[in-house]
Amino acid sequence: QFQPHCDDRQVIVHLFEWKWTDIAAECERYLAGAGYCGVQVSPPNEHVLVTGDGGEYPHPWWDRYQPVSYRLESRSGSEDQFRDMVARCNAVGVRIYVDAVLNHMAGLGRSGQGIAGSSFNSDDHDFPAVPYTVDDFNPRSKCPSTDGNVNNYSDMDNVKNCTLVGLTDLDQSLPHTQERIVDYLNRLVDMGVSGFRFDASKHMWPDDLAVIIDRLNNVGDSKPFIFHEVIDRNDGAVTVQQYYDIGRPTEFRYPMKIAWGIKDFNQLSNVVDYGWGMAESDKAFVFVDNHDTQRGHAGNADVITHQTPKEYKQGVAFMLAYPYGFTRVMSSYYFGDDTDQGPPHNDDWSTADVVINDDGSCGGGWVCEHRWPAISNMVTFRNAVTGTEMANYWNNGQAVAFSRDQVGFFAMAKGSSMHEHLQTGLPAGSYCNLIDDCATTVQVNGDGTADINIDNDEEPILAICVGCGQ
Ligand code: LM2
Ligand code: CA
Repeated sequence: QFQPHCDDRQVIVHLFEWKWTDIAAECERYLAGAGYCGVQVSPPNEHVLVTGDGGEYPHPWWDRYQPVSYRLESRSGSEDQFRDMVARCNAVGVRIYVDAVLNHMAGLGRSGQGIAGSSFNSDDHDFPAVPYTVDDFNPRSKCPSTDGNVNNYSDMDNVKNCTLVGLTDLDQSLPHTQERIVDYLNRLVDMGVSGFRFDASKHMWPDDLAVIIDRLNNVGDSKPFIFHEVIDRNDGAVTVQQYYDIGRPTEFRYPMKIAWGIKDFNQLSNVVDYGWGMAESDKAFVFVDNHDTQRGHAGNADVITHQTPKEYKQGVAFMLAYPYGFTRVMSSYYFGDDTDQGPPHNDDWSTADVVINDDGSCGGGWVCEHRWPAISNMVTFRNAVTGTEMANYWNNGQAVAFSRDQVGFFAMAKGSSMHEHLQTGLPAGSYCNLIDDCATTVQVNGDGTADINIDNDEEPILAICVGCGQ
């Protein structure tokens, strides 16, 4: 559960709501060459279809977080398309990590048919296509909250045994429930999936998850990679440390601190604060934003997103340069004022194709942050400096710089320019800046020092490394 199975590459991309056919193509035409380790894909199993008849937003993205069955048919495509994607991505060395929604099934009050046609009735706790019956769910007696919903984060039983925003809450301690979950996940592993994001792990007991993970088939000679959605902002009974034995917990304080640091560079000197309970580097799973935080669906948090491109590039570049955690890059679609809005779609609400423009950027409503040069070139940097320590850290509040042993050097200005004579830690020679595709170069002297010059309004970032880009 700790090994990503991608030959030591260091960065995953979340292709949020992409179709399987588009992901397969993206593995082949782009991700493999750019050095990405793998893709987090949206939940592949059957989900509800919120049509909007009940006054809700039609076909919201969060349909995908209300499972109806473990049949592999979803807004992203069919089982055949899923299998084809996994095979084609694996063939070029890019791994697939599935977003596994295991805490719950569909929300109370919902019934009818899922996207694959399976019938269900949430109020009866009946999901015959799995099958789950009322016996697979947490009984009301195990939930201490008065209305049955999760509403007291200082009470572990409340967080884990009650319904999260009214979603029917599975009991993962029961053998039959475990059996269904293990069967679903092992089917995916046997198709070539390399790991999982466990959705809402905060709302499940780590001991139950340990039993499930223990029964998963190996990928190669170890368990699938597992990262756990645990939102810990020092605000309740659940902490990231409670998940250390069963995978990597997400570290939600890091994106907050990166956002603060990009606003005020002085704060970049304190992005990792163990005194604040943050996860150890070899345990933390980190990111600058995710599909929830970028639209205000994970509590109030300071966050930077693609909507402010300069700051976002700075934040992601810093994360990819800095030696902390295992990193994920977000890849989004544009959305308007309504935070429920689903992905770009055709007239029949099927998801629209991702459009690739001649210059390598995306169109058709897709943002493709993972293709922005300032971000993708930092993937090259992070892979190159794997296993090195940070040294020569320098920060004057207007610019920041540091080296990674004798392998890499990173610098970034707050405004648009920086002119400093700094120790790079690198062997003497001429290096080209990965960020501007080698338009500027740096001459490192025999003593490791160099004149660091940045003049760039939109991307005031410099990254050089031994053997990178010539
Ligand atoms: C997660 N991580 O732990 C996901 O990252 C997050 O996106 C999920 O919430 C959440 N856990 C449950 O899987 C999203 C979304 C919610 C949405 C749920 C279920 O943020 O707004 O809730 O998915 O689709 C929706 C409605 C809500 C309603 C609920 C149940 O927004 O008003 O509650 O469905 O019908 C009555
Ligand atoms: Ca639960």
